[in-house]
Amino acid sequence: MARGTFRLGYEKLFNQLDSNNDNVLVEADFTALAQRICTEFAVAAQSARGEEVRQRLERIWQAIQQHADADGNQGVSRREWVTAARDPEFVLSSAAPAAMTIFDLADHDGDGRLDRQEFTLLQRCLGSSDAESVEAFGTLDADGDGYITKSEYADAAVDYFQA
Ligand SMILES: [Ca+2]
Ligand SMILES: [Ca+2]
Ligand SMILES: [Ca+2]
Repeated sequence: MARGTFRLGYEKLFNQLDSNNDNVLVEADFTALAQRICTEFAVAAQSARGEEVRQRLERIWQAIQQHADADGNQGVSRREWVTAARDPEFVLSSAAPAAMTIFDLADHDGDGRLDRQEFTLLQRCLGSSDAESVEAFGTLDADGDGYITKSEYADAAVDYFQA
């Protein structure tokens, strides 16, 4: 993947995570994402699964903040985000594990792969239209069997962050 594509993809991810579009990622954005995941996947917020979703998103935020919040103001600005993306340590210790956690959360039936419905629900949580989801699914499902496996997803995530 070309550097320009990477940068666009990475900035798009920032936009997806920045739920109130104020150009700073804060803990509340990740709390909001946990709530959207529970809503889309019909998980009761008060259930054990709902609590797990909330805790895992909180850990993702902590890992991102620890590596990307260069000025320590409890928020990750777009500039801090793009700077962090150039650091392989950030990618390995924060971004890639976060991507895999999100895969696990979206794998609602726990069969180790994302079917079209699981992927579409996840993309809705991230603010993508269903049409965008169909296109992205086709790209991620490298062997075209109708499922995004963990390895297909991981390969794409590595391309995404390390191109
Ligand atoms: Ca900051
Ligand atoms: Ca699944
Ligand atoms: Ca596949």
